[in-house]
Amino acid sequence: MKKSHFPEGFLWGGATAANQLEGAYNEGGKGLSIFDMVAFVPKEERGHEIEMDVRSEAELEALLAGNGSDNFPKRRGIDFYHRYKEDIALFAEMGFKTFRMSISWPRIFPNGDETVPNEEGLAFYDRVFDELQKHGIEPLVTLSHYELPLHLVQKYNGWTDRRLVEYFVHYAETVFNRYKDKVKYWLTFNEINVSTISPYIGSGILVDRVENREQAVYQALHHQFVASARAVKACHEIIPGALIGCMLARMETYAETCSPDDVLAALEEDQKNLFFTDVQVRGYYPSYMNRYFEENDIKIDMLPGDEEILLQHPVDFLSFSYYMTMVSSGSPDKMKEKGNFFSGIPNPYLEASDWGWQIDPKGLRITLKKMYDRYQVPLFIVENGLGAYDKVEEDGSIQDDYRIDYMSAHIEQMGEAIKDGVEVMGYTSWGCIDLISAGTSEMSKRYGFIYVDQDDYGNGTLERKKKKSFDWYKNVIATNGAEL
Ligand code: BGP
Repeated sequence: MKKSHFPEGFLWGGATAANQLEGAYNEGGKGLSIFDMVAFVPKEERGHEIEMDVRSEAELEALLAGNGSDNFPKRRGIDFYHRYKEDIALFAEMGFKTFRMSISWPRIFPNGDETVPNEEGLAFYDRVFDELQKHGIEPLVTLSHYELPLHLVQKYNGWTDRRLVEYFVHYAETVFNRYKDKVKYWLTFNEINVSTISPYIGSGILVDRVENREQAVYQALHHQFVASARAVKACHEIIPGALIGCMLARMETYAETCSPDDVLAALEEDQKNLFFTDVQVRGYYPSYMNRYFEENDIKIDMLPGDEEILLQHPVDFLSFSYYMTMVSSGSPDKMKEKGNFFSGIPNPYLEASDWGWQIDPKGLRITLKKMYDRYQVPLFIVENGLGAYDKVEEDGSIQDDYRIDYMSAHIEQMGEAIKDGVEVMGYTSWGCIDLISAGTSEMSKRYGFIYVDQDDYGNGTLERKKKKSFDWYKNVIATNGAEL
């Protein structure tokens, strides 16, 4: 066998989120979450790639009244709520060392602002953690993965209201206390930077209720930063030895040319992305962002003590999702082009997935090296993978060689960064079992090693089938990344 250059104890595994996986949206005392309100829109009718925002009060009221679509795929997920034992057994068969999942906040506090938790919700995650423990799989748990209780949007307009800090900290302390003997690895907010693109999903904001969108988003984010630092503090106090990280949708930005204008534009675009980790890892607002706030009339309301709490409780590690890179230009007109994903210029050197996400394994290596240089804390790739249409052949097999190619190229580049001394704790591929897409609510955008028989409208047996990539990943884990 080839020698592995991945560290001993490297946390190989897969990643999921409650809202895209569990289903059972109104069982076990669970309250509604923001993602339960996102209806399915077929591709032909979609205005743009991301269809996950609810923007106005009127839109939300209509959805609650049941007007419009009755197809809410995230409400059914893939029924993990009832099938978790079967699914975890399959993860164990692949040799997972870790399983990334989230706790659905409204399963524990249906409205989000109660003091007494919902015991049925707590008991469900006890069963899941016990099942993982039985198979020797470490849970990696996200506290908030687009699952804000809907009531907190209706009553408080989400994170724009400072009171959410206390509700979140109470929720975090409740789960830390309950699961302190079962969970060692935690994450605060999934892709905390998503708020600037999607204020509803990232921060629970209905934009028609605020005067200035940008002001509201950055104020909400400040509350999230404080809540996150308080959660770090609570985690360390309640669970000695536990590690807690932040989570960023990492999008490395390249300059279109070597013109200094393009290089500067790319650097500044990248800073907008790294701002979030600057605050959570370094513990203070970077000066380039303070300048941006000043020049754009954005005023962050801070309470005495906020800056101290940020500084005193930075995260233990930095985790991120990695799907693509971006290209920036110094010319504002060029930046209006519809490029990769939602903005920027398409990169002529890269191919794209069926959803237009440009595939860039070397970008992962670049970003790992750059972030490690910047922060010098352990990194964890908690999402990476290829969303694709899979075909079940007549003999029942699923030949997803494209997924194997994608992942082996990314893992190889991660290995190169590790050889350079970058500290990487682990790799959990996104959607290790097919689940509902966050951005489009499609079931047909599949990422898994395990196929789930269900279509975009909820038809199907929900039967689980191993794809070709299942055995491939099993061998990657067995050889600790030596064989890709
Ligand atoms: C990230 C989210 C995940 C996930 C993934 C893939 O942004 O954290 O929840 O879904 O992207 O995105 P999509 O499902 O839109 O393909």
